[in-house]
Amino acid sequence: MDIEPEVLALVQHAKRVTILTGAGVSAESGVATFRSYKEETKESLWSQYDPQKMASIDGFLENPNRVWQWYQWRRSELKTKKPNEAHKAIAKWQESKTLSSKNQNVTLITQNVDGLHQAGGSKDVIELHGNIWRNHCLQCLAEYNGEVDGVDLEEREEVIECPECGGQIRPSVVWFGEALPEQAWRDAESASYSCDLFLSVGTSSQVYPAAGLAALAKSQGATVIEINPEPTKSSVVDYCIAGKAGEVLSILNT
Ligand code: BV8
Repeated sequence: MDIEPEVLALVQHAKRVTILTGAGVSAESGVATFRSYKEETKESLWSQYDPQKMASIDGFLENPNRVWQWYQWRRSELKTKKPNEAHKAIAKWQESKTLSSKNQNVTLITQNVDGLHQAGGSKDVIELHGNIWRNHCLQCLAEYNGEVDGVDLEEREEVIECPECGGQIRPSVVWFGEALPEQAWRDAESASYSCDLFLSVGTSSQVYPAAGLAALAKSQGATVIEINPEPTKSSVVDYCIAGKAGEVLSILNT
């Protein structure tokens, strides 16, 4: 795949790079996206499930077991998935360019909850929408990531009560209608305000406030580059590389 020399130069000469990723970065690992594009082999999640029922606080309160079981199913799907070239290229970029003579600073922000960036070698990941592998009590916020009352949470088919307060234990992901983790959002805003290159990779840019970060970066003079086989036609994008994340990032990172 050819990338315009002008875009390559922008990437290589940038001093502070902020990367925002979405579900498309995990697509080449075989993970279903939320709103698939035409060539995607896997059915997208929102074409099969109602996000308001499965990924909203109201949906959980209405039917906790239905939501818990959907996340248990997603975790079982994700367990067989490995990081792909996109995750590895980003991790290498964070590692090498931060230390290299180019002295580039690379910050990674993700909307994904699958943990594949970390599995691909990224040490610093700003997780805007939480992490599917963690759980906490809805009421007292106590964290539960292993056994509860001697039974591994992974085996649980139904929502269980928090031993601390009797509340409901839920996945530690951000649902629709919920605020994003404060520190993660502050770090993401700061990285968008201070970058000279903002790379939006594998996201349909439809979910806020994450989708607003590119405009934040643009407002302070950054160049915005999108990597997506299906350009989002977002008005803030300066350049779109219409390709798959794994392929494009491997080229950019050479
Ligand atoms: C909040 C849970 C306030 C985790 C998710 C009206 C207007 C604007 C905003 C709103 C509105 N009404 C309501 C809102 C707010 C709402 C929102 O944005 N709604 C949208 C739908 C309009 N946002 C919220 O509710 C947020 N909270 O605003 O709180 C608040 C403040 C204070 C106090 C209380 C409340 C919370 C948003 C988080 C919701 N959680 N998921 C989980 O289970 O995973 S959303 C879900 O969408 C995921 O988190 C996902 O990350 C996110 C974004 O999706 P994408 O990652 O972009 O994935 P998608 O499938 O859409 O796109 C994939 C792209 O990849 C495609 O473009 C495809 O072409 C491309 N692709 C495919 N293959 C590849 C590829 N790209 C590269 N390579 C490939 N190989």
